[in-house]
Order: sequence, then C-alpha cells, then structure tokens
Amino acid sequence: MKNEKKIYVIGHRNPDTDSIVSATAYARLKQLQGNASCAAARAGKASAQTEYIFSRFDVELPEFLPNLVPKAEHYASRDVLSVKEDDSLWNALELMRKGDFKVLPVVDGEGAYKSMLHYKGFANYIIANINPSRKSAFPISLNHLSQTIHAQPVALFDGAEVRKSRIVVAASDGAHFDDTLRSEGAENAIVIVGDRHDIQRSCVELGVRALVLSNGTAPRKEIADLANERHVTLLISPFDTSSTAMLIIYSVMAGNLGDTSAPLVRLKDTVRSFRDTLSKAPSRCLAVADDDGRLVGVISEGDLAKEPNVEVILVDHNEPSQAIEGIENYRILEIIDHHRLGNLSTRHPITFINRVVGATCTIVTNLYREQKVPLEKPMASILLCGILSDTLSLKSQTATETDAEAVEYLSSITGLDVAALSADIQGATGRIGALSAKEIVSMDLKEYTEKGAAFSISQIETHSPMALVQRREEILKHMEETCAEKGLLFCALLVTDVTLLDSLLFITGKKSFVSLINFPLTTDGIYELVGVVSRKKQLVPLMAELLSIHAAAEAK
Ligand SMILES: [Mn+2]
Repeated sequence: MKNEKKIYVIGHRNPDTDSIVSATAYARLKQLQGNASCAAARAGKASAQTEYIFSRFDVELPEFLPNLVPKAEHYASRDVLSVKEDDSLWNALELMRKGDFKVLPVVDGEGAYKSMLHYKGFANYIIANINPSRKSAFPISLNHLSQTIHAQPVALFDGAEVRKSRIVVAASDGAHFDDTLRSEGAENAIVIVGDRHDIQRSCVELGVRALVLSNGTAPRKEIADLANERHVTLLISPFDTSSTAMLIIYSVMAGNLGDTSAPLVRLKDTVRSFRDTLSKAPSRCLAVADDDGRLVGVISEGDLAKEPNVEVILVDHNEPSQAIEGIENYRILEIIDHHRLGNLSTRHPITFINRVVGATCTIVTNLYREQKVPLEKPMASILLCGILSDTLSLKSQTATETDAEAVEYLSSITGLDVAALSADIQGATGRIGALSAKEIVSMDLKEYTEKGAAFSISQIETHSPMALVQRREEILKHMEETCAEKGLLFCALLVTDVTLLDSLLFITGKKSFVSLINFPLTTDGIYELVGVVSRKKQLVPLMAELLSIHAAAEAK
C-alpha cells in the first residue's frame, strides 16, 4: 500500500442538495481528468430531497464524514513490512536490519496483528531466557533451526513442529554425557557435537530431538542410516560449535518475542485518544489495524509531525464555521462557492472560484464546459436538480442568467423537462409535519460570525408555512435552547413559502438585537418578510447591517 493522499471534495455541514451534488459532480470531473485520489464526501445526512435525486438518477451518495478530526488513518505509514508469528527471529531481525526499522509488527497467518517486535523486547527476552544458572529451553521448530544455521539436512523429521527444547553442547566425555542426557530427557535435547563418533551414536540411540554436527562434519554412513531409522533429525552446520549454538537461539519464533503490551490502534481512532500511549510505546511506535484487526500500518510520533494524507476541496461554502469539524488540520486546495466571503485564511495559495450565481452546481456545470470534459448523463441530471433546488426553480432572487443558461444546457443534454423535474424535486422535499422542531431547525442550519458575534440562520422551504406557525411555541423554544447551548447572539429560521415566494422569519436571541428588526411582526417571534426567499442574498446582508448597528450601540 502506498501513502497516497486522498482529496475530499466536500460541502458545508447540514448539507443541502446543491452542496452534495456539486461535491459529487466536481469530484467526478477531477477523476475524469486523471485525479483518481479525488472523492466526494458529505458533512451530514442527506435530506429527503437529496436522497430522492440521487436514487432517481442512480448515483451513489458520497461518503458520509461525521468529522475530519485527525485520526490514525490520516497519519499512519501504510507501506509497512511485518513478520509472521511462526517465522524465525533471525528472519525478523534481518528485515529490521535491512529496512532500518525500530519495530516490526508480528501477524498471524490471516494478517491479524499479534504483537510488536522491537530491540528492547529482544534484549528482555535474552536476559529472561539465557541464564547460565538455569537450563533454558526455547520453543523451536527444526525447519527454522535448519534454515537459521544454513544447515545441510541429512535427516529431518517433524520439521514444522514447535517444541520447547534445550540446547546441549556435547563437551564432556562420553559416559558422563550420556547420563546427563538421559536424566534430563533426551527427546527434548538439541545436541551440538563435532567429530565425536561415540557421542553422535549414543545421541541417536538415546533418541535426541536433533543432532547438529558442527564445522561441516559429515556423519559416517552408519550414523546417518541409524538417524533415519530412529527418526532422529540430523543436520550438518557449516559453523563451529559456539557459532552454531548462538545461532540456534535466533531460530526461535518471532511470535515468542513480540511485545503484547503495546495496544493496537484502529484506523478510526482519533490522534487525541492515543497520543499519550504512543509517547510511552516502545520506539514511540504503535501498530495500526482495520476494523477486522488486520494490520494495515504503523504510526510513530514522527508520522504525526508530517502532513496528513488528506487534503480538501470545499464547495458551496467558504466560512470555517460552516465547514466540517476539524477542517483546520488539513490543507485546502480549492474553494468553489457562490456565498459571501467569510473569514477564512489559508497557509498556501489556493484555487478560489466564487461567482455570483444561484447555485454552486451552475459553476461546476460550467467548469465541465470550460475544461472541455463531456458531462456524463447521471452527473448532468443531478446538476440540473442541484441548480433547480438551490434557485427555487430559477424563481429565487439569487438566480441569474448564468443559472438559466446552465439549466437550459443541462435539460437539453439530459432530455429532462424542467417544469416536471422542478415539481418532482419540490414534492420530494419531505413532509414537514413529520419533522421534529429540532429537525426543522437543524436540517439546513448555517452558522456565521460577524463583528465578533456568532449566530445561526436555518432555512426551510414549504408549501404551507402556516403548519409551522401553528407549532410556533415548540420551534421557538428549541431555537432558544440552541441559542443558549451554542452561545449565539441570535438563532433564526427562514420559512420560505415556495408557492408565494415570501418568507416568515422565526427568531430568538438577545433582545437588544431582535428589537432592531423592523419587519412587520405577525406574532411574537415571527416576522413577515415579503418577497424575501434567499437567506444568502437577502437575509444575511440585512442581518450583517443590523449587527453593525447593534455593535455600535453596545460599544456606547
Ligand atoms: Mn448553494
């Protein structure tokens, strides 16, 4: 796996159709231009309308990202080597030496993470197990042993079996040696011996687990025959006795030396959740696994200092308060938008396209045309829906000639009838009666900061605003709670009548601010905004003006 950067094209929180469609279609444009790592995402639940549009034109909804809080997956090194738990320590150390790794994850046959191999763990093992005052036994397979000492096998039995065995060097004289071997159990002894034929013979006769002849000594034929007959493994080591003995220790299975104390990090774990553990882990490095526990990489403190493997392109918004949580941790490559400029600053130069049109989908449509990339039919269809949705079928104040032209273009290449499609989209907006006050307020809520004050404006489109006026108390109460919770100056809900193209403004917040609003009050907390349908073009500038007046009054 390579450490390739992923580029998310993503719209604002509480995404509307324009946001999700423009992200989808722009990511597709990037892919068609050869940028395979570009993917669309959405920062929230798709509305009933958006879901209807995507399913009708058979386009998959983009991936839902609850947030972009830094996680292991954004920093982990993916091109990581590992060793199987039944592989020899010798092979593991070879890998570590060649790759200059401080750690090496140990996995099972299925690739599931088991433990971490590191030099400190290795040293601890040696100290714990190689004790001259005790007769140490090591879990060893004869295959590994043979491989580690580069042996020439003469006879090899049960090579894969792992069994604790003692390493015995035949240094004493024959009779005494036989006694020791017998008393300690010959079947678990691996005996290293030179050209002492008497000892070789008695070892085979006693049925040792393996007999290793050092210095490249070849056995006499009768010994070889006897070993085969008695099922005793007989190996020729090219090394001298002491080197052979030392090397045998390296034939233990890597899994036996793995450190299991260091916890496993999952791809979705937040950096905050494991930062402390990481700083205390051996070599300040932890293994990273997927949901199934399969090893996918490692993460070190050094990795956290690098750039994350995610970059973003923002569509349909530019204000940090409207962007997905955690956005400040990533590089923003581009912004494509049609809203006022918020207070966003970037460290790097970026492509910034902001046009005064009714929908980001209009800008994306025209980007396809400018860059001479033919629009695929499903993309053209959802783009058309996106424009119609964001401009209230071109009836909104924000709709421009450019939007109308894009609608005509898209309708001609898709063969879709604009009037019928508009009706379908509006019909799919979902029944407001079924929504809770919280859903009504949060569905399309945008947060702003202006003159040091934070506030939110939600918008909902309906054919029957009276249904919401009847639920006035419930809705205003929820808005008051939102205000208090988030510490907002005010919380507003623009209820737009898509038949008459007028709106009602529900508002709660600081009295000194709310009292500045001089639209006709229909009932407590609800103002009548005749001819206002656009939050962006009509309401936000008005509120900004009131905020200046309010700030000036407060300053006095
Ligand atoms: Mn939009």
